[in-house]
Amino acid sequence: MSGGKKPGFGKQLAELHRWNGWLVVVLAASGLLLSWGAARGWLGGGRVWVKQLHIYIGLVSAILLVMYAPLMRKHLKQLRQRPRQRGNLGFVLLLLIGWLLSGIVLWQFRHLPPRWASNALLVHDLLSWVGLPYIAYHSIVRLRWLRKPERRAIRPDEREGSEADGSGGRSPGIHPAARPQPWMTRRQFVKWSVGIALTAAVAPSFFRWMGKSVIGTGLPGGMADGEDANRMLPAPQPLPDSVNVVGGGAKGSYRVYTVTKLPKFDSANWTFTLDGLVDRPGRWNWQQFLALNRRVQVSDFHCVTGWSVYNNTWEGIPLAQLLAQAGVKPEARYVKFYSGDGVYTDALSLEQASMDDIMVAVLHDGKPIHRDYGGPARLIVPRMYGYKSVKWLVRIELIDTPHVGYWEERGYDIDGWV
Ligand SMILES: Nc1nc2c(c(=O)[nH]1)N[C@H]1C(S)=C(S)[C@@H](COP(=O)(O)O)O[C@H]1N2
Ligand SMILES: [Mo]
Repeated sequence: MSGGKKPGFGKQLAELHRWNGWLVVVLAASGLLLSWGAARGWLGGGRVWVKQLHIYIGLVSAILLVMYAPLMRKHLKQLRQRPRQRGNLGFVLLLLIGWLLSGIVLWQFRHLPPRWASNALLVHDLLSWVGLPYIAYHSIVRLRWLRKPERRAIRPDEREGSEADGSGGRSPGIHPAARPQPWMTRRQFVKWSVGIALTAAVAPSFFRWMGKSVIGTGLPGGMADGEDANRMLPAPQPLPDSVNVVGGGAKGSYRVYTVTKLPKFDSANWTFTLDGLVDRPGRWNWQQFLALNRRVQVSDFHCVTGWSVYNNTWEGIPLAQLLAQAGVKPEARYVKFYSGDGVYTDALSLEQASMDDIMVAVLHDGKPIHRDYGGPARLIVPRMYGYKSVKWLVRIELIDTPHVGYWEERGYDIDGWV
């Protein structure tokens, strides 16, 4: 290059590549941590910080893309005769741009319709399932010792070549062609082994995820079933609207969330309590609880992390009915909800709690709510984000001071309006 002070083209590319590599490592680590359901409990409030970090680093990676844009044309030209490396470059660029755009939607979900967020989450996850193993493969097989210098995709300029890539000044193109070729070189062997090992490690969970999130989308079901760990007898008798699943069947699928070990309930000792600042506190066993009047309601369910499940047919006891029966004392200001997991709680103001679509649900699409999804009874607050919908609900208490719920204490908005 003509001798200005600017670093040469090859050096610029190498720098960008190095920075991008490190950002991807941090993004992958934080992203995996965020999506790992079991980490929700011990990560606690740290989750909100990890999420902020993930967003900021993601935005920094956008700067790298912008810096790369003016170099791209020349880079592509340099790779003219290397279709595979061009393919790699194109794929990685698509990944980065896809992650960035879907990430921006997820970051700004509050200003966008929920369907955007759930589609963005799907894209973000899909790209991660495909992209992370690909990038892992790419970084392993391009380790210096595996690579012939003349085959590197990013090469310092001819002039700087000898110092920069440590190839000892060996000019590209000179090949130890005289040596007989084994049927498979060490490099090929390592590449294939790495590729097969990564695929084998990721494929099973990937297909399980596909089945649930991609194929599951649009199919009725919502909650996957399988053996229910709860033993609640008798099963609640569904009302006609529940039997007929008036909502047409839930669309989308729930992700099982918990901050504790999944609890387990038995009708022999399960109880439901309504107490605090009420005239007539109550405690019901399972049979008594099933004798309370229920209603059927169709609503959508949105989680702040981006996924939604549409057209749920819930059957349960309206919260307003429970409160009216108990007689709320004038000094009561808030309603606090306790999960039978012993840890999770949330609260609503009395005014919020009077919304007529809030219920303590026992049936979903005509079937008892499965243990994993909060059965035998869970709260449903359709107009607020999912974290308000306390699973394994066992107690409602009326109080006169605000209560900060589990996720609110860890950074979520107290006011959870969708
Ligand atoms: N007891 C309890 N209730 C909970 C949670 C939880 O971790 N524990 N997670 C909340 C959040 S953030 C969401 S989005 C929904 C998820 O419900 P699901 O696990 O049935 O998908 O439950 C809410 N209620
Ligand atoms: Mo959530």
